[in-house]
Amino acid sequence: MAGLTASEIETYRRDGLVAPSFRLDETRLERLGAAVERLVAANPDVPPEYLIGPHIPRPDDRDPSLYREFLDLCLDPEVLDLVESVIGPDVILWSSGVFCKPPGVGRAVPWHQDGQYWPLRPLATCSVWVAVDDSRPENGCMRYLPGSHAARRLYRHEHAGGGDLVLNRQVSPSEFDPACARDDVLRAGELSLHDVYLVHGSNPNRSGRRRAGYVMRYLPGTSFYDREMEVGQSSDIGVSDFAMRPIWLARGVDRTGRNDFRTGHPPCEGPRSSRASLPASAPLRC
Ligand SMILES: O=C(O)CCC(=O)C(=O)O
Repeated sequence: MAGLTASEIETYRRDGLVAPSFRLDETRLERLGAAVERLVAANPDVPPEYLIGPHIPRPDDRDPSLYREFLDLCLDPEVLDLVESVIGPDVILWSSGVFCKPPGVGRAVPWHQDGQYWPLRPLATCSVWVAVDDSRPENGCMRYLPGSHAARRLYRHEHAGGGDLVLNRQVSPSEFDPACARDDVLRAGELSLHDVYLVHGSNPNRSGRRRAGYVMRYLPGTSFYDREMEVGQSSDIGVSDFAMRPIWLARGVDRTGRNDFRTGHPPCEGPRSSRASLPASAPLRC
């Protein structure tokens, strides 16, 4: 297994985020870039700043083979090696999303912890954020508070008003000091891994250059994806497909014995199926 180096793992544990030396090769980067273009073109009615679950085929997809491009990257052995380095050998793919901020008008992502929104118990996830474009302060790169994951608790969130934010909840300003924030600067093809408790966000894109990223989310086999769980904020932010979403056992074993790898997949295919289908009503957005 390749994966992260010992010092990269240490950085992840200490800061809650690491940008390793690993980089997607040109072929994978070009495929991903083309897939993002197709995804945005196929969903003209959905704001491109957060297109959720492009790795999942939907019956009403305007570009029906497109999901494969994303799913292949989610299940790429080298990506899984990186994830295994921090969450162990049992890896469940449960979500992905494109955050594409167009030049000039790309909206900000408010300070948040991912775990606020998710039906996972115990709460755990490693997110792999791949830069599709160079991602810098000028075009709204991701920002994070190093070490904010360490207490392993969810900070108080409050409603974030206005239509110029990608999410409508944010960590209460009294909970943290943004002066400690660090920029997650990446060149196209580079990536970073972050912990579910990390406080992070990003500024609007006021530059003339697009900033697109693709994030893939993985649960350790010791955590349960609870389809029944009412996640406080889910309806608040419009996420309505948690119950029916297909998940994949990407590697290893489901240690909980309770994760459901069939819902959302066609009935005749097994848990490692590469095909899945959601009801036509499942949104590609939050
Ligand atoms: O792309 C961004 O600016 C934010 C990404 C994010 O919040 C995430 O990947 O969890």
